[in-house]
Amino acid sequence: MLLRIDHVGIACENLDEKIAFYESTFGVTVVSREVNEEQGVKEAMLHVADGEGGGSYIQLLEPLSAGSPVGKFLAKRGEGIHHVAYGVSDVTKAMEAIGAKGVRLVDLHPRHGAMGTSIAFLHPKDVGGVLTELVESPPRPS
Ligand code: MC0
Repeated sequence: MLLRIDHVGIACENLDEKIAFYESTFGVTVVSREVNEEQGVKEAMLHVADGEGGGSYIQLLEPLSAGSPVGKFLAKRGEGIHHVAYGVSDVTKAMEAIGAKGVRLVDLHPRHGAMGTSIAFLHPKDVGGVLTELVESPPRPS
């Protein structure tokens, strides 16, 4: 069901500072920056590698407000890994299959994610404390 690790989401206080750190330390490059109002974040994707069905990225996340999911996470735990995201070929089918195993779906329907993806979150309390995201990438241009 899982094609690859699509991205690791990392919560940070200051997006520009964290981008500069990752670029200078690891030699990775920002390939996308977006504000996602629905998710309450401004975020950047830094390319690491290519894999089956899409790439693998580091996603840096700065909250838009203290009450957003990333804002609450930062207040409680500080900067660090916020979620792990797996690439899937069909996010709706993956949600159905995983939901049928009793794992709570945070999202009842796929939502808009970075770079045109369709995403859905699984509740961290049902995945061993790890907020888990499913990601379906848009078709690649041929
Ligand atoms: C919360 N908890 C986490 C967690 N966030 N555990 C592990 N990793 C996380 N990231 C734990 C809390 O510590 C708490 O446990 C319990 O879950 C309830 O959390 P809460 O903060 O009190 O509040 P809730 O219940 O309102 O929200 C938790 C929930 C929420 C996971 C449902 O954060 C959510 O909807 N997340 C999905 C959306 C999201 O994270 N969006 C931002 C990234 P204790 O034991 O202390 O009670 S958007 C994104 O990444 C997009 C742009 C993309 O990838 O393209």
